[in-house]
Amino acid sequence: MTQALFDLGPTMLGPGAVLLPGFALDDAPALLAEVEAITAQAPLRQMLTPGGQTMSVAMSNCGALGWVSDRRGYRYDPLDPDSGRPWPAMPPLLLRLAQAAAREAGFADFQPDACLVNRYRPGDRLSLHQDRNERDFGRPIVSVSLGLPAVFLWGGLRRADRPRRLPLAHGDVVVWGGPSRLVYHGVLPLAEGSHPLTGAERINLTLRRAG
Ligand code: MD3
Ligand code: FE
Repeated sequence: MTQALFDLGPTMLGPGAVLLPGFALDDAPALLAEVEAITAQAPLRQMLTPGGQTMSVAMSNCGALGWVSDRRGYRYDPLDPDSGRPWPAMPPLLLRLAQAAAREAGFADFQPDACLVNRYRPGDRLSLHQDRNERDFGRPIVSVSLGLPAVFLWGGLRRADRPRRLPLAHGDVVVWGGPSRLVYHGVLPLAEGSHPLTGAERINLTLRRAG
């Protein structure tokens, strides 16, 4: 099943949005080992929204900048607010993978400085939002899905636009650029399950040029 999807190769989802099924499959065990090392230094934590709600998804970061949320708002910060230390460095393997994926999608010189690590457990969800904290929306976002599958919601440029549902499986990579960069998107509550490499978890890595 997964192999059949992989055989499809790059799939255009929309303007500037390219799905690369299974692009990270071979690197997945090494990527998950890197996530272990990152979260040993900068533990996963459930951040507070500016409105004071605890997010269900647990997050950490690697790279020069990390995405953080608290009562003061959303922003990128060079320091982990929980420790006061810089975020762990971006693993070279992750950087190379993201650059290769961006190149496949037509973005030749992607230089990410931030990688958000999202951990989902069954029931965890991400409500519909836009990613607007980065300096330049002309640059793409590369996302890597690992572990349990999820249903990604992919809407339009207005919150009210009815989202499409896109299943994302272990090893899938998506490049979001061009006109798709500012679409509303989210993730449905994660279904129960077990994956050989992650158990009852989904890990999503999003790489961005934030600064
Ligand atoms: C489309 N993460 O971290 S990845 C996020 O699965 C986020 O954890 C989701 O949305 C996750 O902000 C979705 C796919 C994704 C990421 C960023 C996008 C799709 C996007 C930005 C613009 C458009
Ligand atoms: Fe997002």
